[in-house]
Amino acid sequence: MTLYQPFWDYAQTCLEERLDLQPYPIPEGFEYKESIVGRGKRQESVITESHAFQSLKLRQIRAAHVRGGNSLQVLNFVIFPQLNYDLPFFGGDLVTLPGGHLIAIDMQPLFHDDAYRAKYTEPLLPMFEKHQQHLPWGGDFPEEAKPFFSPIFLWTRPQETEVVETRVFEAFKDYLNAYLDFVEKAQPVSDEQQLKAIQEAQLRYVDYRAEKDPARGMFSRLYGAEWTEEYIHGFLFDLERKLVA
Ligand code: DBV
Repeated sequence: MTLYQPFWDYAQTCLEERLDLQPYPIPEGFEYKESIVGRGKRQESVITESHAFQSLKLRQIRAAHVRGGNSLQVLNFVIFPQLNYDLPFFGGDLVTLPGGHLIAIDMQPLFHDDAYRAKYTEPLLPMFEKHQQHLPWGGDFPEEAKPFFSPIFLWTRPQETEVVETRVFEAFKDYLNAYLDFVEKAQPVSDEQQLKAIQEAQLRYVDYRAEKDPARGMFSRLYGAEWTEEYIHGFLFDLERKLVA
């Protein structure tokens, strides 16, 4: 079973149709990684595949897809805009573990002022409410993560896999298309002050996500600590390194 394959297939097709999509380099050793876990009859391979693109307005569009059988499936999909656009991040964390499904879909804001909310959040409140009806709030999540989410954060823990395949998939498609509508409309920023604020907000976000990556434990167990740190800083959340380079 690869629960999130249709999600990634849809995303890739949609990105190809709607953007001037170009490849984005994936460091060697991270395109494909496999590990065998368990013993005897319970042996299972866990494969992590990485995908990455870029476009004129989007610095990095990347996905990590983990496939490890019925009780381990993850699609973590994030879009990082170029630093001269005030666009939010697109963030999807679709996670299936032995304990169940955990779904986070959002357009994560750079700023929290009224003008930013009016531009990037308020137009999407009806879309959010439509989906949240069927995907109730998933409960507590780390307090310190709250500044990075928007009021249209979809956060839910469906009991049924069927809900993931239907309701969550619909929400995922809507959010991605709404995001790409914003991308189409986005105009480059040239004001020095604003450019500086964007870069600072992007770095805060990337630093936070790299430092608190909830997948660190899973990846370390599967592929070792060294591979994991390099994957996090060299691919999943690579902005800091790209700015130095
Ligand atoms: N999460 C990632 C990346 C992953 C990934 C890069 C490539 O950011 C997977 C893989 N997320 C992943 C896994 C788990 C979660 C959980 C494997 C389960 C961890 C576990 O239980 O062992 C949203 N993801 C979560 C949780 C949240 C998110 C809130 C629950 C974590 C917890 O309760 O501690 N998405 C996550 C998040 C941000 C985001 C914190 C912050 C900006 O965008």
